[in-house]
Amino acid sequence: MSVQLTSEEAIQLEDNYGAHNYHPLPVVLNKGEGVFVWDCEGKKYYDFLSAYSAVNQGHCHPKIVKALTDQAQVLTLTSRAFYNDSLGPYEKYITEYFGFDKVLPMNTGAEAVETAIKLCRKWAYEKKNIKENEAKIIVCENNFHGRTTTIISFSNDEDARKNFGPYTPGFIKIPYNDIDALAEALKEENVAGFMVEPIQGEAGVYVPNDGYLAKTAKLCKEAGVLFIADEVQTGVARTGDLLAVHHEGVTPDILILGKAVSGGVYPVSAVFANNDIMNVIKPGQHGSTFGGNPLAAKVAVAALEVVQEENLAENAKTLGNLFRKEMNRIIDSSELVNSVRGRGLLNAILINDSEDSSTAWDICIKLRDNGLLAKPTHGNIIRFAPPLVMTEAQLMDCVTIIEKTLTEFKK
Ligand code: IF1
Repeated sequence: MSVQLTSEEAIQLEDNYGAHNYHPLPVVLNKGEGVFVWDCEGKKYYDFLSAYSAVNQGHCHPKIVKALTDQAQVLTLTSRAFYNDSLGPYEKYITEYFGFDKVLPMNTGAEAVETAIKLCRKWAYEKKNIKENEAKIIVCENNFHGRTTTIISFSNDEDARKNFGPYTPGFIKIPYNDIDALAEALKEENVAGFMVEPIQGEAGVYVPNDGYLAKTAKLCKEAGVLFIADEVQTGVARTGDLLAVHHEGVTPDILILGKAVSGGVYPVSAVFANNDIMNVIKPGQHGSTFGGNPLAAKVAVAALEVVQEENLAENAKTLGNLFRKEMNRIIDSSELVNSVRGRGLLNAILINDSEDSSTAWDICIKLRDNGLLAKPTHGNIIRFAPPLVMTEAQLMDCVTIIEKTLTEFKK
């Protein structure tokens, strides 16, 4: 029987023995179920972060956990040196689910983004005759696509990139939500792709103007450049559609998924493309030890079945509209909050204080005391992203907690 730690003991152990690469909110969780999590002292909270949109299906969803535990007693990992009987059925299921010819299975979001970059470059050299080692991929300012050395090479967040050089070349940065800037960048030589978050999550839930995704996808098509959608955070029903790009009827040339593909039960990510793109990858040219393992395959099928069976996209759309309506009602009489923005159940409020103030953090501490867990993204922006299995009654309960916290908050 493992010793039950107090929260303080758990924090101390992490501080002593773990790298200090995070500054977590001071709360120590030891149980999760649906929209709820509990701390070591038994206090219950609404989870309004969902592990950065990985737990869309709710914590420890019984169907997904059963898929994990059943498979874990049969076969967990073969590597891709051999076939296994779970990967093929998973690949058929998930490519039909998202509408692509093929999938390249990986584990984390960053790995999938790296895979998409390599796939795009290889396609450019072999199908578009771009001069080798000259391929350029257009990305947006204030992007977040992961934390590998190549990915932070095109970040403009100093915390994410400073002192991690030398940086990987081959990326052009343009302002987000600016169609003319893309049109201009597409005139440059050797452009292979345009990679974009349909809604910029970490930057602070920036929702682009309606039409931005459709117009940029069209510009890429006309320029013979691949449109790459990073839906690691916005995908799998989070924004009220199965994919955020579906809000504008866009089908990307390359789709990147992670996080909620597994419902937060196991690291699963995936890169999708049709044969004319995906078939540039030949045996031995890319892979990973755990990519497409039997556990991942079974867990992901269960997690995606839950999304359909429980109508999570519809629920996210309906509850998201209700949430923003309620937030706007609160904002109308609040000096503390400037605005709310988002789509589906990916939302954020802007706090009426400077970026470098601790106000957003302090509000999150009070929210914690009142039984709701959320965390600021940058500076004065608090992201609100509960599991998509939330009921209307639970959402209204959370609105009450948020309203109470904001009303009582003293800077
Ligand atoms: C952290 C937030 C950050 C992502 C998009 C790829 C990845 C992510 C659009 C990489 C990961 C996570 C990473 C985590 C915090 C969280 C995050 F936006 F979701 F809040 F950092 F920006 N593309 N996002 O959002 O996926 O390798 O993490 O599986 O690193 O602190 P990953």
